[in-house]
This record gives sequence, structure tokens and C-alpha cells, in this order.
Amino acid sequence: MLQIKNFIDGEFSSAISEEHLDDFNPATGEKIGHISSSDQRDVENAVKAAKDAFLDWSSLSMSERIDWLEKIANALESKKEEIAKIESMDTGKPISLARRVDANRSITNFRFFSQFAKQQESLEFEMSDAMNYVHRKPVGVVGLITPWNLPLYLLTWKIAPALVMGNTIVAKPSELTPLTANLFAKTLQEIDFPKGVFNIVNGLGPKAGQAILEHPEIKAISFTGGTQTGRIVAKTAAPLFKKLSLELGGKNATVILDDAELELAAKGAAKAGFTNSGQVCLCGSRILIDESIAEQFTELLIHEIESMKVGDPQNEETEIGSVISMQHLEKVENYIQLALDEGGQILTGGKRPQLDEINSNGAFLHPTVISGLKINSRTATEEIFGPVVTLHTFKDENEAIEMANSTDYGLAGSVWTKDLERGKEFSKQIDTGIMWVNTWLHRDLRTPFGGVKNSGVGREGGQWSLSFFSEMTNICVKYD
Ligand code: TXE
Repeated sequence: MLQIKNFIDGEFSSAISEEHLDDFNPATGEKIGHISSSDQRDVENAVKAAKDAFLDWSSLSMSERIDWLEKIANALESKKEEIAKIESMDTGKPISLARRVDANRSITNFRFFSQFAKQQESLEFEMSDAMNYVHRKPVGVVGLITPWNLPLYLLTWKIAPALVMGNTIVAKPSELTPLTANLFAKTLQEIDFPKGVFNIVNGLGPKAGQAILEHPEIKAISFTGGTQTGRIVAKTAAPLFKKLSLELGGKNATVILDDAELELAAKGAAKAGFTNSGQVCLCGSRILIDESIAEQFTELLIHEIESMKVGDPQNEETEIGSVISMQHLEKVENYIQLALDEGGQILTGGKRPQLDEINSNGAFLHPTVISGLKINSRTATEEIFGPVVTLHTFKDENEAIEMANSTDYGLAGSVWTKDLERGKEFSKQIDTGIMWVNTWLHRDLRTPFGGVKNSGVGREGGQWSLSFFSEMTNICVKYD
């Protein structure tokens, strides 16, 4: 049984309360670890360690901090397979996905920000009689709170820019998936990373997480998680004037225009809808199809989905693993029942698969496609965050735009058409932070990442991350 402790001032320690939570492998239902269940006292200790480490860390030169990012990337690279294996065990996602996406991207996050920080130029604005120099300083101690769907991928997406800009960190991974953050902390110990610069406080959101939000010495909060929790984060942190970055939920549209290359679009829509069992905030959970090609496209889509291998995440061939927990599976199944109550028809899926003994207690669901629902039904407007997509047809582009924009979310989407200019013009009409044309989840880390409406506030990525994790002082020097 793994003991997942806090990581404070470079050492692993139990929560002061000595209380712990259980960690489960959702694909087998077995208990795999005990997690320290921290409270405000543990957060206090972590903030003290981060404050004590801040002067030395922020006094390093940018190139010295960049060297550390590269050391971390190299150390993670040597553990790529171990990261993939434990991430798959903790989340139920297929090992091939954990390797290709979670492990690779966690390493890339450090490599990208070390390179990107090197290229930063000083910001100067000349006047006729003066020169303005924009001086960047770290924010100080920052709080990172992350979810269970892409645990190390999303945590390192925040750690790398926060560190390179000279901040020190108090992080709280999701209590459902603490394992890879724990491995990350062990890796820092192995490379003699300065103590106290990065700290982990494990535990429940309303207890350990809330204490991070409330701590007066934590000057910025970068949060990724559900919209409902995002509201709590905003409500708590805003009156304390903390910098806030909120990456929240989504109900993204995959739009198939009448001139789409149908085979390509069907593969793209299936990938967008069911990667990580639909547990990615960027997933395309609504598929909007031009009525003139709807029958042909739907046939290709269903074929694509029914060929996806559902099973043991540790099996290399598996494409659809379990969802994060039995509780979440029941939430998803409740939405399928709601869809039927709202007049929907299940075209494929909707049932739990019969799997081998080892997975008989796992939280599995066949990828599910539901048609016949109104675009403003609850099923088609609320975030389900599971392997469920709804299909809707439209008669023309204007109706497609109206439908795509018809939820309270605004994170991402994709549009499929042979005419790239048409795809670009269409994308400008969609109220999201991200749009893909003839692809999905194709990421350039220099680009702004984030959403509008109930999908969040702010952007991370490239210069947006460096700006979020720094404060600027404009120094205006009058020529004599
Ligand atoms: O997110 P939560 P969960 C959506 C998806 C999912 C829902 C809930 O709909 O079903 O959010 O998922 C911490 N103060 N997304 O449970 O609850 C919590 O401990 C401070 C979309 O993962 O938001 C965890 O570390 N912290 C999302 C983190 O917040 C609190 C990805 C996220 O937990 C807290 C995952 C509090 N009061 C879920 N309550 C995306 N955008 O990718 C909880 N936390």
C-alpha cells in the first residue's frame, strides 16, 4: 500500500492530523494507497517553507532557473515509463495514452518553458524625452490546484512557468490522483532541487484546497477543475486580490460542414469525443452535422467508435479505459438516463462492458452516442465529462454557429471542411478560447490556452503563462 505524504521543505511528512484518504485504481476497484489528508496547519507549514526558499530561488538568474528546468526535464525523461504506468493506474486511462500524452507532455512542459524563457526580450517603450523599461519580478508564493483528468500534465503546465519566473510553489493535486505529483517530488529530491521551492499539500478540496485559497501569503492561484469549484475559488480569492487563472469545464462542439472530408472528420470527431473517456475539458462532446451529409457521416462515426477497444488500461491495445471512479461512472450513467427522458435515442454504447475478472469491479462504460435531443436540452448543455457525445443536425452555417454557441461554456471546438478559409472564418464566429480546423488537440504551447463564459478566466501558455506568474514594474527614465 503506497503512503502518499505531503512534500514540504524538501521532505515527505504526514498531515499533522495524521488523517488519510484512500486512493483507488478505478480500473480494478482496488485500494492502492493512503493519502495524507491535510488541513490549514499543513498549508501553513508549506507556505512557510515556500517563503523561506523564495529569496534564494528568486535571486537566481533566469539562466540558472532555466538550467534547473532542463535538469527536471531530463530526470522526468528517465522516468517516462514509470510516469505512464502509475498515471494509468491512478486514473484508469490506457497506458498508451498515459505514455503518449501525459508523460510526454509533462516532460515537454519543462523543455518548452526553458526554451521559451530564453527567448524573452526586455520590454522597452521610448518617448521623445524618456525611456520606459518594463521590469518583470516573480509574484512570490503561488498556489496551484489541479484536477484528476490529466494529473501530471496539468500540474507541470503550471509548475514550469511558475518556477522559471522565480516563484515558489504550494501545490494540491486532486485527492483522486496524487501518485504522479508524489513521483515528481521524489524526482526533485533525487536531483537535489532546492528545498522549499516546490511543496505539495495533499487532501480534500474544501479543506486543504480551501486553505490554499485563503492563505494571505499566497499571491496567485492557478486553478484547473470544474466550473462549480471555479466559482468557489473566485469567490474566496478575489476579495484578497490574488491573481487568478481559472481553467474550467467545457461543452465543446465538433462541427461537420457539408464539404468535410467525411472519413477524416469521423476519425477526428471520435478522437475528440472519446480521448481519455471524454474526460478532457477540450473534448468535443456535441457533434453538429450538416443535415445533407448526416446519414453518411453518422454511419462512419458509429463504425469508428465501435471499433475502439474498451478494456484493461494496462493492455497496450486498449483505447478506452475506465473513468475516474465508480461515483463518476454513476454520474455519467445518470446523464444517459436523462438523455432518454429528454427524448434521445442511443445509437451505440450506453452499457457497461463485460470484462475479465481483474476489471470486473472497474468503472467502465462503452463509448456512447445519443441522437434526437434538442440543442438546449440539459444533456446537450451540461458538462458530462465522460464517454458520451450527442449528435445534432443543422441546415446551414448560421444555424451551426448558433448551436455551437448555445451553451454557457466557451472553451474549445473544431470545424471540419475542405475549405480552410471557410474553416477560419467559421471559427471566428464561435465564442470559445480555442478552435481547431480539421484537427483536434493539436497544440503549440506558445499559443493562448483558456476559455470564456463558464469555461474560465484568463489564458495560460507561452507569454500568457510568463505574465501570469510575474508582476511588472514600468520604470520610466527621463533623459537629462
Ligand atoms: O473537479 P474539482 P473534479 C469538471 C468535470 C468534473 C468536474 C469535477 O465536469 O466532473 O469538473 O471534477 C480541488 N477549494 N472537470 O472533482 O472538484 C480538488 O481537490 C479549493 C473539468 O476533478 O473542480 C481538485 O484538486 N480547491 C476540468 C481540484 O480542485 C478545491 C478537469 C479540481 O477539483 C475545492 C477536471 C475548494 N473548495 C474536472 N473543491 C478541466 N477543466 O479540465 C475542490 N477543489
